[in-house]
Amino acid sequence: DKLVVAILGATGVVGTQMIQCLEERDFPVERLVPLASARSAGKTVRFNGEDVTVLEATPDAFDGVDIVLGAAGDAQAKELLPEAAARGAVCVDNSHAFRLDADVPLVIPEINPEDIANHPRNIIANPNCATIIGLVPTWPLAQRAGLKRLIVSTYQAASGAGMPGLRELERESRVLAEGGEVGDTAPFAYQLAFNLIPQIGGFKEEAYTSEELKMQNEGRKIMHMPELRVNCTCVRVPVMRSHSESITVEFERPITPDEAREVLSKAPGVKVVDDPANLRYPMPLDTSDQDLVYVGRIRRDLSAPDGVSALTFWCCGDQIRKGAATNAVQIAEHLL
Ligand code: 2RA
Repeated sequence: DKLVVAILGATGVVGTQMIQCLEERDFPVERLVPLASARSAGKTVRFNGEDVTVLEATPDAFDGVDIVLGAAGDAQAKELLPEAAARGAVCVDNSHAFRLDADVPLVIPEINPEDIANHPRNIIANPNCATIIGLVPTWPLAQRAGLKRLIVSTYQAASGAGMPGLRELERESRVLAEGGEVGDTAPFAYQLAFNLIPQIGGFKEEAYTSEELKMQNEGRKIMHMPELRVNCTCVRVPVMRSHSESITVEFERPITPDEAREVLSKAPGVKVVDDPANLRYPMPLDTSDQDLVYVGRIRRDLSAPDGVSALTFWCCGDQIRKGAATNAVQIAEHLL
């Protein structure tokens, strides 16, 4: 039977994409409850051919709701999702608020779907976009050869900063093309167009950023590898909506690039695009607006001590879809 589904943050980039994913995947929605701040209440969103009015997100707005997809920030998630949970709704939350809580499962359906059922607080957390896009291809290789260590560099799209990020990159690019000055570069600390910013989130311990520590902390929880060693560098790049990652994986057992390609060609959520002779490799322009993580540039890590138990590869995935909205809807499909 059909469900009452609320979207918290319905007018943002991820919330809008969640509504589109529900429609595309024919999720059994009896009634959509789009929720947002008072500022956005009264607007309408399009769902299944109808205009649905956006309501202000208050605790009572969750009365009668079966599933909540959370696309709001940490503060609003902390304030409102426990209210929704107390009213009997199961929440799939894309914020960072609950991701590392021991009694909240953190799930990538291709990796740990079995964790979904155990949600004592009626909250299930959606991982960070860079974590999802990096681990979807890493996991099947880890199952084949065992996982010791990850060295990751990410090249993260402007969309990670939401609609303001998308708009700012477009604005800067246009202003600069016209020979103007970019002025205020919010939400970015510096001009992003024709630049790279090696900071996403705040600086934490050991001069790592919060974004870089997510790869380690979320990766350990999702793959149930508390000893996993991760070294991550997260960089904001002038790309609209796909994140890219260069990943070197140190395995417990030997694995060749051909074996890796064979494993990945059968892996869920992955598309292998790896044909250097024909200049075929993943690029953000190819992966935007679809749900697969493309993987290529698969090669031996020539710097590895034994030369056979480490590989490097390159992957790209749509940050708004698989990196956030689609992953959350896929989790919700496991609740049906
Ligand atoms: C970013 N991963 O890319 C963070 C939040 N989406 O900004």
